Amino acid sequence: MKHLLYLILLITITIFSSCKDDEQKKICEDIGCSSGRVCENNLCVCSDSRFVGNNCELQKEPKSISLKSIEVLKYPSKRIDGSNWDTNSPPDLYITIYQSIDPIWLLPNVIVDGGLNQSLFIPIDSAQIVNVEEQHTISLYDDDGSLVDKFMAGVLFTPYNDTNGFPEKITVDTGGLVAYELTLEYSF
Ligand SMILES: [Ca+2]
Repeated sequence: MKHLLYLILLITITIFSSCKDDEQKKICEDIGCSSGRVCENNLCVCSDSRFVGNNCELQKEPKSISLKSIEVLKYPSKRIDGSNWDTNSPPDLYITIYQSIDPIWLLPNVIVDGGLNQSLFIPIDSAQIVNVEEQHTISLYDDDGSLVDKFMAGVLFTPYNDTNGFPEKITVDTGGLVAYELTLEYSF
């Protein structure tokens, strides 16, 4: 009797799952998949794997974001007292990115005499941001060799926005003294 019950249960499960498979196959092949989805192995999946949800409307949070370049768009041309950063030349720029007070990336090379009349586009080899939804600060300094470097300006930014569609480039400009354009690469 016990064996008979197991047998009935097994048959029921088999019939049910086979119905489900047929139904899924029917949905994919005959009816098609809803917006943003494609039929793959008889399953409706989001055509862009970076999205999830019934209508592929939700962004999948990236595990990390790599910074591929930084371009300095503006910085304060003078110090707060009106004097030049360096006496006879533009400031020698370097950038540090902080999460809270922890530096997570430091520009390896100083841009000597980084004047605003020249391109301040900086390609980057490896700068990985892991806590993508945390607020970060990009700080700009004037390198002064053996003297204490001068802090020029900082700006806050959050690397990841879950509704903006994974832009390759973002502008970090809060209307303050300094602004950047960043090139981003998302890893999942
Ligand atoms: Ca300097």
